[in-house]
Amino acid sequence: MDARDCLLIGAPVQSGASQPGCLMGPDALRTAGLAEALADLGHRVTDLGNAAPVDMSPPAHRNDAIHDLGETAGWCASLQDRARAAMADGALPVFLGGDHSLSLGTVPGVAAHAASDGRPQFVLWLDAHPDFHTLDSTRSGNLHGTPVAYFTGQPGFQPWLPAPAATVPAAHVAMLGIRSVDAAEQTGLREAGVTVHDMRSIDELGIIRPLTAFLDRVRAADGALHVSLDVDFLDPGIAPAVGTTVPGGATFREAHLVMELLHDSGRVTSLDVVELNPFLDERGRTAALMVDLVASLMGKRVMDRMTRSY
Ligand code: HAR
Ligand code: MN
Ligand code: MN
Ligand code: MN
Repeated sequence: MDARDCLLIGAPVQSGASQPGCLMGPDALRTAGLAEALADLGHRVTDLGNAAPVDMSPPAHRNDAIHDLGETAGWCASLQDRARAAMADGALPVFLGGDHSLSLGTVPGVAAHAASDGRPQFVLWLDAHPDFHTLDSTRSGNLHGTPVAYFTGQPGFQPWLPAPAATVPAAHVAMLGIRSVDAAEQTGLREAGVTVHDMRSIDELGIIRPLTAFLDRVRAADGALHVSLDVDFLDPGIAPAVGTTVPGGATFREAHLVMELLHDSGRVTSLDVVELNPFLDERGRTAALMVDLVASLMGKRVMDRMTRSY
């Protein structure tokens, strides 16, 4: 990858999660040396500091489980604007979460820019969870479980959340690492036609085949690619700093290999790093691992190589 203009945009969102702590995520990623790691790779890095939610007071929703709807709606609106502006600057924005509800803003924002460029937007969702609840189907009321349904244009989000600046067709979304799916999500994903590679398929096929199949589609369409990396994509044994650990996640090498292949594809145009809860970390090890994974995505490699090794 050539040197890129990387914009770090902190999104200390925690209104979409059940427990506090993601508020500290952006600063933990900074403390773990994210800007320095990218600069060491030759990229130009600007840290824009933290974004803030706009004021919103949506009507109450009939689903009583939902909490902090106004604050999450305010983040959604604010981050759509920030994401769109960062893309218009020709930069590669890295959104530092913050819980995964921040993708209610970042994905529609980058997709709106892609639409203005006449390019199709694709999304790679690296997560234990598909985050495909609607406001009606969520039982936990934690809105970090909803962004993919929202940005693929599933019904029932308005007027409680702002209308997405652009949506991403469900057929342009691929998920890797999935291992915790609620019944309503199962049905919704199937009907919408999202490509879901659960951990079983990674066990059976390895991680290269599903990923390269998707990247080939992005390349063939000359698409923009947003990557949304949830800490719980990783196995909790290597990444404990997340409120929603699920056993059986991606290993250290599987995760790095995904990042290395994404780098080699040259297709990644924007990135979320989400769900890091530093309050739950062990001596900063999860924050350090997330920084190292972003470095792999941005070109860090062990050995120079001319070709892929498979
Ligand atoms: N599906 C569950 C719920 O809706 C768990 C969602 C957890 N989401 C995240 N992000 N941690 O992936 O409550
Ligand atoms: Mn552009
Ligand atoms: Mn998630
Ligand atoms: Mn998750």
